Amino acid sequence: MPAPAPYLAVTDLRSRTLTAAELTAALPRAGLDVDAAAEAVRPVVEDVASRGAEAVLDASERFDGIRPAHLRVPQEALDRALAELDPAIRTALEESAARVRAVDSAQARPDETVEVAPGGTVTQRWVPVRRVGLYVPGGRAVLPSSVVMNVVPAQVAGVEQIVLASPPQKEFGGLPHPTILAACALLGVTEVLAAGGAQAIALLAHGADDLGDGRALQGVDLVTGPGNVYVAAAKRLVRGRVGIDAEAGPTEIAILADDTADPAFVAADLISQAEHDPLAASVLVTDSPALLEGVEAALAAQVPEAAHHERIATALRGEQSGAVLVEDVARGLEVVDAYGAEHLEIQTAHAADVAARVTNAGAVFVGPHSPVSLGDYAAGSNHVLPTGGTSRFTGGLGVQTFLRGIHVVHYDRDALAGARTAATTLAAAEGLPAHGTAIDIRFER
Ligand code: HSO
Ligand code: ZN
Repeated sequence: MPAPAPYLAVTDLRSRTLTAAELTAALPRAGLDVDAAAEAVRPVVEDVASRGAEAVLDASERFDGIRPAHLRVPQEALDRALAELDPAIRTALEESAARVRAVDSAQARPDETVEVAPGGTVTQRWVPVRRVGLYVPGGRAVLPSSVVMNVVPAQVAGVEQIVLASPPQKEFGGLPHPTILAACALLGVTEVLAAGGAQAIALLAHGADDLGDGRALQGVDLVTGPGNVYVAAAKRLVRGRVGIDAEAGPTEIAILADDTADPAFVAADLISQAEHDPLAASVLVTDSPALLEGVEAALAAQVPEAAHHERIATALRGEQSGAVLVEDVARGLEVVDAYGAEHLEIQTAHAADVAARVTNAGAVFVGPHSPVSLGDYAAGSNHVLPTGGTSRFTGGLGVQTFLRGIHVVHYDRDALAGARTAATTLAAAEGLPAHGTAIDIRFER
């Protein structure tokens, strides 16, 4: 039998000197055309902004194949879903939430007052966003773990009002998936909407005068959560009216590994994220041709056995996935920093030291026993993370996503006197003398 075709296209960077821009261009990555998707969803978003609930229902009928009887999920449906939840899944969700809560509780930020000069203080207050909309997708896979990852940091931050939206499912009579509802009930989220896609994002952002039950839905201040390209596009369109977290694209895993890594572990982890989506990215960066060979052999053994083998093979063979050969781990670090993966695993000798040198990644998983799928469910870390290289400028979802820093300035007369010259000099230099006058007037009588 001929050897199976390799899964990972190889980019050999050994003995190539590249500029930073050339390096980024040489790495496998698919373009995600959010702008094109934004043009496609603009009519839906505008329709929801002007016609409210009726527009959401029409869009649900078109895109989800169902017109839900209730856009606002009734409390009985939430209670029933929790009562009927498999006890093992309930325990697992509780464990997952407890771990995320433990990590997030340490991120809660106390107010900080600095005395800049005697009698002159600036306090940084951290104030939670009042009302947030969390989106939980319901497409190819139903992900109740994403309820945990969105809700827990918002709760720890002290958000007063949490609204969660998830697509209506035909087979559940137009309600979101029962496990999603159960996860909401478990975490105490009571305002749940049976709405998906761009129409859900628009509904969260704009609210509605009457949700079809005679009650209005108030728009939120911030929308977070993952979703497909149409969800990302709708978030781009409502940004400014409301805040958004990062625009999530298909999931990504990069693994930096040397010859100490176990090829079967590396292969399993590449497969695990490829399982999400034919567009998912799985990238291996290694200085060891022998490891690469071992990983290909392990993929050949593991992929055909996987439940979603077609989707996985498509993702691994896609232009967004591949293997990158480098001369050593130091060069590998430059490569993974240039890539800025959503998830980065370090499976090398001295993995913790190597991981400490990473600067661009959504989350870093260190050593042979920290697979990404642990982080997806039960590490205590968050799994809503920046994709598409956006880890260069943003982190994943966390308590800080739901907080705003407000500076409170409190100077007395003497403290103002001490700052007077600096302020009035700059006011004059900027040609804004009234700014200076507003200070001087306090000393002129
Ligand atoms: N890996 C996904 C999250 C997830 N995986 C949810 C399984 N369930 C994006 O980080
Ligand atoms: Zn995952």
